[in-house]
Amino acid sequence: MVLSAKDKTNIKTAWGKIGGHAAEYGAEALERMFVAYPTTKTYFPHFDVSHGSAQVKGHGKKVADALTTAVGHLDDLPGALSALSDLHAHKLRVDPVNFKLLSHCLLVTLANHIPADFTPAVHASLDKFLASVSTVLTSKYR
Ligand code: HNI
Repeated sequence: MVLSAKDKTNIKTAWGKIGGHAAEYGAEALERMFVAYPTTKTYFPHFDVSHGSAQVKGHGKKVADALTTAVGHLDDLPGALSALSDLHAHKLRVDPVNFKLLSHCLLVTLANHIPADFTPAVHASLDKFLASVSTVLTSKYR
């Protein structure tokens, strides 16, 4: 998956529109994932996944911060996400299909909050971005 120069601009611009809401949107995406795809909850048996849960809010911030880091390193996602890649592959062992589910929920969340900016072209670029991040986070599974 190669991000074009236009993709990179679209991704940075769209992420910029989120402003101070990144943690909140991360939590919303997680809640959508848990509700729409209940099997994803099996990875979080130690979490309270109910609406408004402090754990989901806290985890939403972690995921959003990681994505902010990724947006800042679009030319070196493997380097920027190396530690997270080790964690997901060696310790968490999340089945890669789940990354498509979370990515979808992130897109739905963004479409909901920044509708004017969520053009088809921006949608496509964000989809490529999330697929690239997911590829990195699932690249060390052996
Ligand atoms: Ni993920 C922990 C980022 C996809 C299950 N995950 C993290 C952390 C970050 C993170 C950041 C915290 C690391 C730390 O504490 O050092 N995860 C991301 C990103 C994506 C992603 C950016 C994809 C865009 N993770 C997924 C998916 C699942 C998942 C798809 C499973 C459905 N992640 C976890 C679990 C943890 C986790 C489980 C540990 C949570 C905890 O606190 O116990």
